[in-house]
Amino acid sequence: MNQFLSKTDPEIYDLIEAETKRRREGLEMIPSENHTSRAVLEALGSILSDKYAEGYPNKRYYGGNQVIDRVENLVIERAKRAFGTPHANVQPYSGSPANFAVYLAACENGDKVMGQNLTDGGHLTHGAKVNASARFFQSIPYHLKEDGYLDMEEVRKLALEHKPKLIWCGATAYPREIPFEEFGKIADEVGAYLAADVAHIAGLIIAGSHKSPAPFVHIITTTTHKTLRGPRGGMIMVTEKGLQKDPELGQKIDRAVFPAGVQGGPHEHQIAAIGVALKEAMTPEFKEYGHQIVKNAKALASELLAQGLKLTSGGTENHLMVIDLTPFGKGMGVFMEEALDEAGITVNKNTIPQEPSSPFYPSGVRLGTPAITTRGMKEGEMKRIGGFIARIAQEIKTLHLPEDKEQRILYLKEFRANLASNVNVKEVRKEVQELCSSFPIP
Ligand code: DSN
Repeated sequence: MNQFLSKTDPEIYDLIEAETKRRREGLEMIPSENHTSRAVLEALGSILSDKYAEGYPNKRYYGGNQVIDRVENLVIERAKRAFGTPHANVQPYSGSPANFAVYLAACENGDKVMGQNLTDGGHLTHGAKVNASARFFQSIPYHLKEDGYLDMEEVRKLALEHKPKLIWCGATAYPREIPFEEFGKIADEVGAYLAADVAHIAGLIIAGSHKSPAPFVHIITTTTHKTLRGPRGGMIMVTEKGLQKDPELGQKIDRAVFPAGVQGGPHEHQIAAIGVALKEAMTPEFKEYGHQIVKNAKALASELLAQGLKLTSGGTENHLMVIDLTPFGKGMGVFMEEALDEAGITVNKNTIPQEPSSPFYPSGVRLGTPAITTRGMKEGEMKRIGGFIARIAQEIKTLHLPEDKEQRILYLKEFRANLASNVNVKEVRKEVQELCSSFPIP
């Protein structure tokens, strides 16, 4: 493995080896990450990387695309089959350019759009203030209720009031099922396009462990590297319902991806690797995997609750959960993320609904089971991991985040220095490594 790289560029080779060791010896629990198969990585590292192919199959701006056209057509067919849609575009470099193409296809500059509020678990590209989607379109965010569930009454009220051109459903940090059907009714009532961004749950949808949005929405966007377990990438599907609303929608999406949008030549090595991931995702083994992700998430959530930790919405129905650390104080996510990291458990600090602190110093951490399920871990291991996490929580619960900026910097510096020598954290790290040694990454 890597016989050429180690000779040509030992520095990069060593860094890849170091990252491989980190992943092998730790628990990857950021819910948007996964461990891809060797087959996916081989396609990604293939000669297809060398080819320019601006345009679409049989309509390219460059010669020599006879084979590339066959690759892209094959992947398009797999995407359509996997999501049950009549149209698919597999060229988006990732989720954000995919979502931007949807705006270009469905909206005019200045149109009103609705999406889940960022700090309530929505995505930047669904109209967050700092993102281009709020710069070029009028963004109206909807929220979660105090119980952590989507406030569908508010969604309907805002939609009736503002008559948006486009409504997004789907999230990056929402542990409950997305009610696609209800969103569909609201979008129909106000004549809006409805786009489901299923980046997080794409693999669950294909496996059948989350409801499919296809019958209820016009457009589906996704990344390909989360629960779908492919390379980094993106896709856009247009549904039957989408074509009924606008028979040109497929062409509009294609034009918005290229040439009208932010992309140039498609990354055909990435597209081929997406194809491999889609093939893998349509097997009985993957179906089992998708269901195990959810079973594991539920088992982990119930252990965390049993250990006295608080979860937003009180639990999970998908692959992720958000620990609400406000019982320890506000803005505690940074301590928990870094302490878990030191113990070999990778999660990310995250806002909670009605966040009392800020997105830079949020009050929760987000974690999930896609990657550890890929390693073959099951409910028994989730119970152990829940115990590790609870032990780390004990180590940070008496800390606090100073309001004053300078004090905060000093406090964090001291926290990091103490963390490196914390014997309880070291003990958890040893147990994490032992656990990981029985569950190799692909
Ligand atoms: N960065 C992705 C996630 O972690 O959910 C969303 O874009």
